[in-house]
Amino acid sequence: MRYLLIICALLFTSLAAHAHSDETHGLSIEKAWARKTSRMVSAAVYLTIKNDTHQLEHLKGASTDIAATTMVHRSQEVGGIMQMDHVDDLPIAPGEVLSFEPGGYHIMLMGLSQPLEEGDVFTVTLEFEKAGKKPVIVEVTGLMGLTEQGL
Ligand SMILES: [Cu+2]
Repeated sequence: MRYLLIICALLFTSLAAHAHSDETHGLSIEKAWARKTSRMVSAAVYLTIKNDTHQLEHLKGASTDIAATTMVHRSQEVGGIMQMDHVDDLPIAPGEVLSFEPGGYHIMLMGLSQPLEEGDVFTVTLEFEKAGKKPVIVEVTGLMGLTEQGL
């Protein structure tokens, strides 16, 4: 299996070199959403990243115009207490589908410039090591969120 991956990586590299193909090919971001906020404080963005390339990718950070600070966070329970850690380098393996969901990975927006209202859309730009900057449209849902609606 490891041997196969190495061959794939070599093949992809040589194809990219010959065709000058777009390095963002095969990396997609879907189902980006955030819950509406009742006050102007902070919000969490959830989404799904699919790495359909043959290369290991890394999410290095995120930014948006509507918040003072934007970070990739991971929620986890440590000793019965939920805590959030800043993740400054998140590897995404070739073929991996990585879901950011409540209770796990999220894009944390701190210092919102305005409350998020249901039905609003805004842009968050994800920064990847290989694919570079990828803007994503985020949809603001009700308090139930997108996951619970089964969408
Ligand atoms: Cu957070």
